[in-house]
Amino acid sequence: MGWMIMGSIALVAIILIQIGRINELAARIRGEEEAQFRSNTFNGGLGVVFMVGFLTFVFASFMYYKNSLLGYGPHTSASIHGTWIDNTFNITMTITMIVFVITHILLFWYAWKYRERAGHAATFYPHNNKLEMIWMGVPAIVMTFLVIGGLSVWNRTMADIPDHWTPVSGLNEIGEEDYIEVEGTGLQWQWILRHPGEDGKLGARYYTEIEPGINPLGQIWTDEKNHDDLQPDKLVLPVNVPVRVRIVAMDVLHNFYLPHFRVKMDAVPGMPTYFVFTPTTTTKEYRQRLKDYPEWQEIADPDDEEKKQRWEVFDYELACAELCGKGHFSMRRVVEVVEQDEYIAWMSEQKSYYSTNIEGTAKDTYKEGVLSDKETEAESEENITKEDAEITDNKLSEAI
Ligand SMILES: [Cu+2]
Repeated sequence: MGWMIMGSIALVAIILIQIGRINELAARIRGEEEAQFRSNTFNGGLGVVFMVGFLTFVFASFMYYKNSLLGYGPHTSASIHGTWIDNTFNITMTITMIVFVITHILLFWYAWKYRERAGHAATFYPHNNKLEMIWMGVPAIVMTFLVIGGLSVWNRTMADIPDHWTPVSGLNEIGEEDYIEVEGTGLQWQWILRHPGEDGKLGARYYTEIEPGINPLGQIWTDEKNHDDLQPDKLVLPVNVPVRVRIVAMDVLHNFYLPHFRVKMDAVPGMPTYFVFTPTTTTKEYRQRLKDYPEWQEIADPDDEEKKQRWEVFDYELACAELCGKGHFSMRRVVEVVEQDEYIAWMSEQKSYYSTNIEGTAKDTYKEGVLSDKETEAESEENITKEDAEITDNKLSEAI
């Protein structure tokens, strides 16, 4: 196939060169001027053919791929801020598309219309102040609106959770100003997800505590907030609850990418980042949405006895969007958005990393006796220590 395309391109090139040679020969026989006119007509005509062909190709490819595009058809956003981003994209796309079609047609049509031919010299039109004012002014005004609109969306999208909001587990009734904080740590080549457990709070980490296979995140076991933290193999979230994701990396650059929620943020070693988003569509609802499209009704896996269709096995995914090495492709994780009761049921089946891997082993640095000394100390100067501890906690957890 590749060779055939290459061969066709080479053939077309040879034909064009030969036509050029014939024109040269004809010029010698019939005179320069007439040959020039013929050449102008031929090139102008080719331009018009290209214009029609290219516009057809652009629209045909759009129609062909439209249901695969984010922000269109089945793939409208599954989060609140994602809808703002989709709208911004669609407005920009519509305006630039109109300009593209008009300028594309004019470019080639004028080259044809004003070509030099018998009794008609090519029009020389070097300057027009009014025209220049219009073609500078109109785009400037449109761009201003697009940029201001885009900035406003950007600022709202990137805003952090307000300070007075409460991190919760999502197991009880969720208030207006509650959110769930989870964590994604990128390393070659996987995402280690961390969920805060019943206290709704992620415990502190420090890089010197990291032991691959034993304490992969470097959690500090003397911090009780760590004791109920989960490391689930998929990200499960209740619908319509704001989520704050702490994003960290342990080796090279990764990127925390949830395409269906329009979440994308670099995971940078040594520089914690975050992203706040609110999922609005459960996995089940999204599957129902896909069900209506023929390409999603195909059999997902021919070897599967149940012959499930593609929409039935669809899952949201967390991907790495930063080429981070040879195992980059394997960083996929499933994301599941569920109703709160399903979320509670899922949580009840989970066991914390501490209770299954650390508690009671030689690696367990949490010793009642040792800690109670510290606690006695802490109680005597409670206020200062508490504040200090909180600051240290924040610093520690942000330090990786
Ligand atoms: Cu990666």
